[in-house]
Amino acid sequence: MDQQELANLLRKPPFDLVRLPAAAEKRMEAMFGREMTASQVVAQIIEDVRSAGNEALIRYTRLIDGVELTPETLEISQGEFAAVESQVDDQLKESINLAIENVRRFHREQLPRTWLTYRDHGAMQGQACLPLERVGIYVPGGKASYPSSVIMNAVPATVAGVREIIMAVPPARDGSVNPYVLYAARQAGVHKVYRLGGAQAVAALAFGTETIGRVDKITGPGNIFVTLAKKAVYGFCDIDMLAGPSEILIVADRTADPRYVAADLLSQAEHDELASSILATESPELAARVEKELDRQLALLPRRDIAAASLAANGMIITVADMAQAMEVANLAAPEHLELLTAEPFSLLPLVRHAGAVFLGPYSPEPLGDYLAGPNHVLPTGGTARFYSVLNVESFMKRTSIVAYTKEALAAAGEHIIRLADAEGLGAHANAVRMRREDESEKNS
Ligand code: HSO
Ligand code: ZN
Repeated sequence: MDQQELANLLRKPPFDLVRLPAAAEKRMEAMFGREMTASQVVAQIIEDVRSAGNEALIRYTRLIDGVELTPETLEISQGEFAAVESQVDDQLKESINLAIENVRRFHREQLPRTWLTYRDHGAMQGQACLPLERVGIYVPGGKASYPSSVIMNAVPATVAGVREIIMAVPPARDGSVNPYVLYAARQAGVHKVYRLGGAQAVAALAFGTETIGRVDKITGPGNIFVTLAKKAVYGFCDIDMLAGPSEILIVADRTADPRYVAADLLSQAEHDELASSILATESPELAARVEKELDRQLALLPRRDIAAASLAANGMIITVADMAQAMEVANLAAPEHLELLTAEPFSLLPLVRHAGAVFLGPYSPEPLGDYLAGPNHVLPTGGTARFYSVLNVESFMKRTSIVAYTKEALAAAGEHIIRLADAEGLGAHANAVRMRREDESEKNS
């Protein structure tokens, strides 16, 4: 296989952003009374929410989630938050709180510096780093409703200084929302939670309704409708990235423990049938033992059906000539998670060019990063680690330039500005500078 073929095989797009799964296609057809592509469905929902506000949100939540809401029950009430206290046991609370603390400590290190510096003639220039004002976090429903993802989205926003963090999460059939998600939301600093999912939630966050204020940025993973909706509202507000199914690529040598390799591959495979788990190793013996381990461990997993489907469709064991070649494979894949399970993992670190997050050595399994170490688990997928970063504090901030010149500094720069403005044919630009210079020479004469 040549490099290009391998790259194509390894780098899946974040989502098939065109084709709907057959079951979803049928439901959409029933809902809209005609055949529609996923993009058409999303465009229609966004349009409806923009023009009809809460009424459209209530209508789509009835149609899609089977839940009857009113403008009042869109938002999770204080009473519901209070009830959550008794639904989450004390030990889990402790673990959630520890995770929040670690994630906060890690992200504090990322706070960018506001700076101001002097140039010639007393001129000052610099950069202010300012938080976004309002941010919306999307949290998927059902089996993928993860309190850890609430933490990973909300905590960096609070560290950045975001004034209002609102969250959207689709309700279960009975209208409720996962209590762990609500507990994590409150502890991590989320201000308001709306019982909303899908493209309608994204539209509400991006454009606002009678009761929901529009946000400046939407972050958080979701299904194909959510991802398409984020893509569609990008520009009206910012988005974090177009997230796809989870991935892991493990680079291992003959010293790796096949049980660990298999366990870590499975930890991604169980996320989603579309998740991908790849092993690149120089050791055919390890490869063979990992295959055996996969079978053995898979049979014991609660989500073995998902994990097995994922391995069958997107699992791969690639045997390479040496570790340098294994790293080439890793860079071609640009995986969300890269594990280096080798005798000297630090010696491979300088060879990493594209990866969302790197885990070194046998005691840094990827779930450590999913939950507790501190780094963020919202990571670029589908090969987009070539150009996207992990979600971070600056994802919730923006930079503003600062300029403060003195009379002398402008005088020294003036001639050049006028020349450049003239070259661009922009007379008013030149005037703004010339006027100040002339004022000065009049005063001096
Ligand atoms: N590995 C997932 C995140 C996650 N894992 C949440 C468990 N809960 C994507 O990075
Ligand atoms: Zn995970």
